[in-house]
Amino acid sequence: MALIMAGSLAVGGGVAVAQSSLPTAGSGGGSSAASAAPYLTDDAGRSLVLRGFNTASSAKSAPDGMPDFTEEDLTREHADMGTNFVRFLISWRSVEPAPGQYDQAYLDRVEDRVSWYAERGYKVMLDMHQDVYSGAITPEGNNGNGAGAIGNGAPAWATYMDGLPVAPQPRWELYYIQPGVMRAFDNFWNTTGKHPELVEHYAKAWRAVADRFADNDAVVAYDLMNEPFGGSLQGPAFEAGPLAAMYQRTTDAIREVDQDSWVCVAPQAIGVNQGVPSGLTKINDPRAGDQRIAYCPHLYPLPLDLGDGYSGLSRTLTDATITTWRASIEHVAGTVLGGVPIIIGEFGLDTTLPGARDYLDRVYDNAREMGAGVSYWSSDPGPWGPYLPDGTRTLLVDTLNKPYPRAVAGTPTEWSSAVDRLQLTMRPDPAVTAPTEIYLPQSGFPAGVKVEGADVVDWNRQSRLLTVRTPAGADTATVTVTPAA
Ligand code: 9MR
Repeated sequence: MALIMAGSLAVGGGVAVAQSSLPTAGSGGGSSAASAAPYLTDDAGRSLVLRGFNTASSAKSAPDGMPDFTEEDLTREHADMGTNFVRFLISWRSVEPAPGQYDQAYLDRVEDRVSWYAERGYKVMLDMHQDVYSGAITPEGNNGNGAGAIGNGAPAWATYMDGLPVAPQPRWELYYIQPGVMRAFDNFWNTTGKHPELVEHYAKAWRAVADRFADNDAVVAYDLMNEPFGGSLQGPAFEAGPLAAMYQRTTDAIREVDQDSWVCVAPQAIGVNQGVPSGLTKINDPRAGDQRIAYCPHLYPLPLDLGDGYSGLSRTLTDATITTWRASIEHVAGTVLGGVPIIIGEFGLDTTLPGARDYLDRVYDNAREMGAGVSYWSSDPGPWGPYLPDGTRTLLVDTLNKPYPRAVAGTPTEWSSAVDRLQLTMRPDPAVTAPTEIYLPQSGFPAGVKVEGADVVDWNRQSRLLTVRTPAGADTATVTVTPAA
């Protein structure tokens, strides 16, 4: 079927970076294929290694559009895992509750949550979330925000099912192929030729969001659409067609008000999240200077999504998925989009499944080698998340709480970490004057630190942040951090 046909893949080879001023990572870590992914940079020009969560699924159907997540929850997450990044869920139905009317009170609430993250030094990616198009696909959610809604995302006024049915389904994903849902997508993408206005509304809704956050230093990226679905158009016909056109239109609209935030694009979810190659095409950033487009795919190997653990045949199949998925992601980011940063916008699993810890380690190892940011799905309490509803930690907390270089004064070329050790090889950028910042967990670094290959600027045992400066004039530097004896 259309889902599993696609263009050829360049597997394993290095890929060129088109923008000369974007930093490029040389050889990736470990023995894996070279990564050419550049990094998002902060205002000081440092390469950012982003680690955090999606927050949160609970926002999807909440009447006020806010996640069930308090500032205390963020304080706990920050203390327990040293995260520096969030993919924060927003929704079109909340931004534009009536055609052409943008809810500034909603954006105030988002801005309030963003300020929690900003105060703790996080970077924020706003994610215009949708699942199964809209809350209005079933009567329970036909006001777009009610309890019992199956889908979420688009406003009810933008949901045109043309009288086609949506029958109850045993799994939420299966609603995607109900006739009414397919038609709602076909009308959104204007495959039907009846609703050219909907993508225009979507682009302008994003412009309203970007207008609000253009000057907000914590908000660094906009993830244009969660898990795009093409309705009756699938595969390259969708991705190279209406999906790429919507991304271009929305990028252009955002750039009318915001020149600096990164614009994140994702492939079709079905198939590509499971390792099938994507047919997405290039998006042009109209901003003056370097392009600021990033690639933000998801990873959901089928065996795990269907409830198997990471063991036996499921592990073999999952490993094969990760290998093909990574090759396809690096091809799109490196060659198709022109050497852009990668953020794994979602991956996650039920942490009670056999082998869950190994799977988590494996994905984070791949992300490290790819130079990719990661936002885990999700921070919601439960067996997938870091905490159960009663506050008990799942194994996610320990698994994620490892040293990592958060902001690098140059380009990381390879790094590795264990609880009590971090080694970073980098190409220092002499134009960057801010020091390299490294997170070190309490469990591995209860007291002092020993640093080889760089001078310590500061070690703050409260914030768990070490800052170091590599020797002036060096082309490459290797910094090793261990606990002081
Ligand atoms: O985990 C989420 C589940 O509880 C919801 O019922 C479902 C539908 O809204 O969405 C799940 O989250 C998905 C996310 O929205 C998109 N990517 C896959 C996530 C896990 O299935």
